[in-house]
Amino acid sequence: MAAVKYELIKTCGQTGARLGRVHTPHGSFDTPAFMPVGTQATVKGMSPAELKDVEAQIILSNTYHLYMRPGSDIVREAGGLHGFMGWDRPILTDSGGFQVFSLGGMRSIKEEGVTFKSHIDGSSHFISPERAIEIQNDLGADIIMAFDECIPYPCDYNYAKNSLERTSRWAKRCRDVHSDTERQSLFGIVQGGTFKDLRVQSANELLELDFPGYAIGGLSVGEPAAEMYDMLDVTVPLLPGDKPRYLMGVGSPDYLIEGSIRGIDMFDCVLPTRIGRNGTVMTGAGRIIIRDAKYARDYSPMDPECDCYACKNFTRSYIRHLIKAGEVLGIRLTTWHNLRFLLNLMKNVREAISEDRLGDFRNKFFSAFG
Ligand code: PRF
Ligand code: ZN
Repeated sequence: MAAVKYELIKTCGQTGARLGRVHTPHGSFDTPAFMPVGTQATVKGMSPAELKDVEAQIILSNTYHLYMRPGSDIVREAGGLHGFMGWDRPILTDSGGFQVFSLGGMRSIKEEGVTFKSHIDGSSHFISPERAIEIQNDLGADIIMAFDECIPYPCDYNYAKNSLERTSRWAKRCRDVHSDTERQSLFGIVQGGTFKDLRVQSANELLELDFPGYAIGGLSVGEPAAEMYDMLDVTVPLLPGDKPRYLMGVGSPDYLIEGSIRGIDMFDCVLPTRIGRNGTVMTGAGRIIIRDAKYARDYSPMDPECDCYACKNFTRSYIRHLIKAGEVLGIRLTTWHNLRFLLNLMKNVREAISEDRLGDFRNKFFSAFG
């Protein structure tokens, strides 16, 4: 038996969305789920207690960054990521494939693996599928990811085809060296760029390897939204109905809703934390830039409809002041709110699925959010 189990609760009568629950060794999470990103074994600015306050049920961390610093042996000795960072709920680690490729520049891809230079000190490193699994075994997350290549957009057909075939071979090597499948579930990652036939080929090759869950990678890398939706429309129906489906690196409100409608169960993105740190706040009426002069005397909360700690206790005027003064509390409060906003959006999506009205919910959300 695999460590992760997907429980389908119901399918939306208006869309293809599914309401479910994923069970892991560190408890369950409700799907569709948004996973806050904790790259350096911390969701920037938020303690684990505060993450529970915004109702995060699972978080994501990164193999590449923790391998570089502090080193996966240190995390293992600390009791894995759960012990190291003091988070007792589910964790997923990304394999490092995406980070190695997105840092661009100095890297060389061979069948054996990828050689690249550290973003910290320029030293040379090598990650293979086997190393990516070994590191993730040390980190101890409940869900771990196969080592893949995320190609850029646009990308030529032949490169995309050769790359996805290598990603399939790497996925098999990952599966072959990952032994403790009770403690950690290894997900495969579908690639294939923006070519429908390549997405089908990639999904079919990975299905043969029988992973306990499947991710869709290589999207939201600069392609138009319509192309991403086309890729989901050809890929998701091929994936097994009794396993979770994860759309990697996607987390804007429109993509979360449209992805859910197309049958995606899991999402992650740095968006809420990253834009929070530069003073951008998501509200039911759209995004606001809290530094703007027009908020200097605005004594209303960031989002009047939000139930988060920041919105219940502080005004736009005050948070604007904190950010302009460079006070750390300012960006902690915008981060806190943005996370609550997206996690609450997902809660509303789940509620709409259970009541067969996700299509109506989408229309209403977009007429207000813009
Ligand atoms: N592969 C991996 N991680 C990812 C991606 C991918 O393609 C993406 C693409 N949006 C985000 N994170 N391993
Ligand atoms: Zn709020």
